[in-house]
Amino acid sequence: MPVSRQEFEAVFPKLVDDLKEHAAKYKLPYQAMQWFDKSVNYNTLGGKYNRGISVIDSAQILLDRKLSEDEFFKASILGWMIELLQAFFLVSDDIMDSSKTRRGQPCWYLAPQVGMIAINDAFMLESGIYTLLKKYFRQEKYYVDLLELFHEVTFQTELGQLCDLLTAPEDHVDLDNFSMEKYTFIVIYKTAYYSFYLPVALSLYFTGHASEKNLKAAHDILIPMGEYFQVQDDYLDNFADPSVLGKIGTDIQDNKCSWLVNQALKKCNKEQRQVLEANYGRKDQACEVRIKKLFDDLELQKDYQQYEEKVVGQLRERIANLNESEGLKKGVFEEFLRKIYKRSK
Ligand code: GPP
Ligand code: MG
Ligand code: MG
Ligand code: MG
Repeated sequence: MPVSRQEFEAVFPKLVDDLKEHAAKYKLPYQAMQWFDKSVNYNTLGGKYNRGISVIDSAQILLDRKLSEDEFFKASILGWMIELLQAFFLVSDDIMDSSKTRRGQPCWYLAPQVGMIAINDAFMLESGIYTLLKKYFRQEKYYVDLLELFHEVTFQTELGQLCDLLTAPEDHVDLDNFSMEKYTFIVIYKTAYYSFYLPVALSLYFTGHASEKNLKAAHDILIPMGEYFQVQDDYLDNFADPSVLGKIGTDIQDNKCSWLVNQALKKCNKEQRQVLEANYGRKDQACEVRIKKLFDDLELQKDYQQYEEKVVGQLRERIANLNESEGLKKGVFEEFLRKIYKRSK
């Protein structure tokens, strides 16, 4: 049985106490402690927890049994460490993308009194990962592996974010700058590693199944799965209801090399190309409306549905062909795919 959001959430208050206890060793003043508490709760809670919960679900599948209470707690900590990494990324990403809302509330940097203190809060969310890793996993033989894994995946995500930002300059629009090759690089690095590879890799270390062969086999399924997940994110940025999605899309105004604009460039005629040239990437609501109309006219929803069926078919085939001889299980990937297939938020 997959773990519920509530079961996972119940572990979090203890971890917030651990983080505060660590800060208290340095006699952090009361006001700052209250601030840290508020930032950690505001930025880490309220999401879907797909990444965090997948560590526990995967462990259960890999061990082929229900976890003991202690195992559940330890796997949950690993899950919350990914959610802290995600919180660190999202607080930062929302500043860089000039976003307005996240998980149905104002982005942290827009919350009252916060502003650019959010940058330091993001760093502190990242530090929280290593506080918990040391407190709970220092004695494990795979401690250094986890340490290196978190550092490497963070770096990979930053590479993707750099390319995402460089292909989306604020001051000039050049549609020739976009391509599906660039797109693929951006989404694999900015999303797939930390959102898909990391949860399963952590679970493989935790359950004692992290052979080179298993890590590679997991990688080769999870990176394409993460690519599909970011195509969904780009699709939903324009086509989802913000009240369901919990965030207001920014990709058109931000001049992003998104999946939708790449599809539009493939399909458009001369006049439509001119509409794109004149309106994409402008910080102007009327321009955004014209682009949204163009995406409707080009019937990109249909292309998306076709893409989704095709890529999910390919993923299912890869999963079916997985070699389970070293203890990796098809169920790990089937469960992850089930969580995201046809998602609306
Ligand atoms: C998703 O991009 C990617 C990230 C949130 C990674 C950010 C990486 C950093 C190093 C800060 P997105 O902007 O499409 O996400 P969303 O739609 O949720 O804003
Ligand atoms: Mg963003
Ligand atoms: Mg972004
Ligand atoms: Mg997005």
